[in-house]
Amino acid sequence: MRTQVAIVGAGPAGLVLAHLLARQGVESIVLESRSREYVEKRVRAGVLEHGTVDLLISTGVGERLQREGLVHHGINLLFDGQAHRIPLSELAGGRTIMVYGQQEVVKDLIAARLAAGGQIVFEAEAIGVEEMDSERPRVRYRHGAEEATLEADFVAGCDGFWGVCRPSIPEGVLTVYDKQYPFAWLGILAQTPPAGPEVMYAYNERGFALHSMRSTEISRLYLQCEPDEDLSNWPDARIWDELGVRLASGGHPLTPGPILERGVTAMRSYVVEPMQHGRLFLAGDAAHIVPPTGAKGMNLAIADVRVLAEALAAWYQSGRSDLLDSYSNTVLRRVWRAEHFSWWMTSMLHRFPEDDVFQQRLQLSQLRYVVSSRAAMTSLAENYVGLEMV
Ligand code: RFL
Ligand code: PHB
Repeated sequence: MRTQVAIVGAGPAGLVLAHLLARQGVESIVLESRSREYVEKRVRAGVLEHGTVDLLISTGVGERLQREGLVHHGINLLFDGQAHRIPLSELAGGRTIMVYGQQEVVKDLIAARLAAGGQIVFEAEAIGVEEMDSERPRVRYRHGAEEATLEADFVAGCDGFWGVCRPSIPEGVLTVYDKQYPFAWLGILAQTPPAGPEVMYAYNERGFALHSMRSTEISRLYLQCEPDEDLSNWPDARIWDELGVRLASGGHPLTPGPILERGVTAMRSYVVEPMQHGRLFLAGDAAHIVPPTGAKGMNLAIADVRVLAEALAAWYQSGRSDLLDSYSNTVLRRVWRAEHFSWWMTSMLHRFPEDDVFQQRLQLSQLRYVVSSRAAMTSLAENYVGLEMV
């Protein structure tokens, strides 16, 4: 097979890239190791930045999102026994966030690509990228019992943190920045109406907790836990009790309901530089990971491919390569801003096993400052809804 841009991975990065390229008349084929059903059901992120929402709507894939997404104007920080509201839109020039599940974004993008005649090959697992230094890079992949090759002008590595594109880059090219946290999140999706109308982040002596939602009927909740937490130690009643204690200062009692999905997510900050080698371009989680506390991962993945799509389109339309050459430097500015914000939110809100009372006093002081100073609150708000210029 041959195409202009070979895209590895049908997550938010790969699918948005294929969609934006098609709008510019650039052809692509997406290879995805999992089935369509699997990627459409994978529960992950839920908060879309203002710019992400605008992009999806303005490029014609925001119809259901506008109908079903929940527009939020604020978030709440819970500590000192009470909820402190951050009025995001008031502080960030009217910009809002939208709560809409990542798998819903993925479903909408897959439907739009297929309806437009786009090619997404499911259950096609890339096993390596070759000849990326040449003008004919190619992806080797396995589809059923067959091994095949997809040749292209460019390869976009949108295959997430555990994909094969980043490891295909020769040793010594990439510099890795990696930080692991001494805790994880136990996340659940539950069939119960959200306890409050807005997202709540709780700082608690028993550990961090987060209350989010997917609809008026479905809640999404997280608890700070051990990095190697064994889910079998967490029967439903224990999960609800612990969430109830940690989120109590929100002032909205939780109503336990059936747990539809549960999992443990490691917390990590990770960046590789540069995000390109030859004709292989990395985007999204394939190049960087943020801890989910800032709700930035999916938004960053989409911000990367927005820049990449423009650069590729410019190359096809006028032979310009300057935008491709500057891709990595351009997107890394936003990546590092999100890395800092996510690390900062994580550090402020979690219990660190090594922390002494002094550190905890510092965390509380920071939280009190954030909710009492308009300048500090504005800084949180503009980062949370997404900065336009970085
Ligand atoms: P994805 O979504 O991981 O997609 C990569 C795709 O590549 C496929 N793949 C391969 N395909 C072919 N060949 C191979 N060899 C392949 N290897 C892998 C995979 O099957 C997959 O379909 O990466 P992408 O597109 O870069 O998107 C990144 C986001 O998924 C991620 O950053 C977010 O989910 C992070 N995240 C959040 N981000 C937000 O913006 N807002 C949030 O509120 C938010 N909350 C979260 C999160 C992530 C979480 N978890 C589970 C890690 C909450 C959680 C709990
Ligand atoms: C979610 O709704 O899943 C969610 C919300 C906020 C975060 C992370 C995840 O920071």
